Amino acid sequence: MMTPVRTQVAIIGAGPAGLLLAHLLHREGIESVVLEARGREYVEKRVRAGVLEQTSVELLREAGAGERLDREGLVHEGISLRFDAADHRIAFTELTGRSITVYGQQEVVKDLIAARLAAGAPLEFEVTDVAVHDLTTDAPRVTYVDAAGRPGELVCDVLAGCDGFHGVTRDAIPAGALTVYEHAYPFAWLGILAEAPPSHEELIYAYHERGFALHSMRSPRITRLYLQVAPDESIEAWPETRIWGELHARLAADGFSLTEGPVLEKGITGMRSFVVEPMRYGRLFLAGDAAHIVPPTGAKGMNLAMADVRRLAAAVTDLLRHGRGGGLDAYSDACLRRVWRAEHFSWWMTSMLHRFEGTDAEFQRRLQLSQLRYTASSPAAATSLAENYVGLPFDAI
Ligand code: FAS
Ligand code: PHB
Repeated sequence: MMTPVRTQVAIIGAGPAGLLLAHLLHREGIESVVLEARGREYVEKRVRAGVLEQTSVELLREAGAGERLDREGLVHEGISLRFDAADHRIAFTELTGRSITVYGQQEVVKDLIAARLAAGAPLEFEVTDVAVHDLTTDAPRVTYVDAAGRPGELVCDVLAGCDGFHGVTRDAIPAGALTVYEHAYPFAWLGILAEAPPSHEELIYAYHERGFALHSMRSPRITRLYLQVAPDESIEAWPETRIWGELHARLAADGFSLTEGPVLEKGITGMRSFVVEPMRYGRLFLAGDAAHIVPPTGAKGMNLAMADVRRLAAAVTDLLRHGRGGGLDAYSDACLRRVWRAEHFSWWMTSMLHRFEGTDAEFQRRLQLSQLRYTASSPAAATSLAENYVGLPFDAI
């Protein structure tokens, strides 16, 4: 057994939450070690979210990790809701003075890994058998096996569970200590990445009788597209011709033509809303998907993870630098206010835009169309969508 390594913060997971937390702490002179189960190439290639709230862009910029984002990110001042075979634009910047930036999650991960390695700070990939211990003491521990097969141990002041929905940290918390809130949706998203120029300058959320579709992008050369499919759908049942056929049908509108291209990546993602309370157990603090999942319709997943660690970094710095534990004591409740706002917004967008089956499907459809027409025609309703989508300022919630 290697001798235990003492550090201030042990961080499990090198997704947006873990890497940004490590980066923010490093800037405050707080030491940390990041343990990641997958290899560097895998985490840098993993296609997930693509939309950054203005709050997240400002946070990355302030943290000195926004240089490439500012150079390559696509700033969008609105989105289109497509229904009744026409576009209804929600003008974010006119309604709120704020915007979003389209920049792939893997680009954010790449930038933060590069900053971490440039700082020479510890980031271990391909670790296995991660287990956490002594969570209710002032010196929690992590045991693991490193990429070379050597057993390792960390002793720290604070443990950050940034290991996503399928990680180990949340499961290390005794069942009785957590309350779980969960809602499953009767559909999934089939997503593709295509080598084709985007067919529209902004995102299009399409409500269609054949099911939901989303036109998004990653760059002037790469389009990202999604289709609502059955929850147990298999990707084998979707050859490219069928995918493009369905996208053309659901995104159809006057004067619009969808540009096809080679499919670089395709996958199916389940849809659920999930929250655990509290987001803390002793000296273990959960952040990001380890504590909460939103359906991607509101583009909130990555942004919530960043909001959590912004708050956690400040609270940890307060404890370790000034001996003040108030921020950590308030961490869970403070994060959960923003989490539940995002949960509601994501559930609302999902309920308004997806096709539901069942006996009252036609009743649902008329409610959805009424909600869409109201949201597109009422400045008050459009502003509500806009301010939730661009991200509520951190001090507002
Ligand atoms: P992450 O899951 O990103 O990172 C957790 C990290 O912990 C991973 O790198 C994992 O390998 C590591 N880990 C897990 N167990 C470990 C262990 N035992 N030891 C060490 N490391 C461990 N959001 C959108 O807005 N739009 C999308 O299109 C979208 N698509 C998504 C598709 C998928 C398949 C998933 C799962 C999520 C998607 N999301 C999307 C949401 C996504 O953006 C998440 O909210 C975001 O990745 C959350 O970041 P983290 O909390 O850092 O978790
Ligand atoms: C994406 O570009 O991947 C994306 C955009 C908006 C969403 C979900 C995903 O709501």
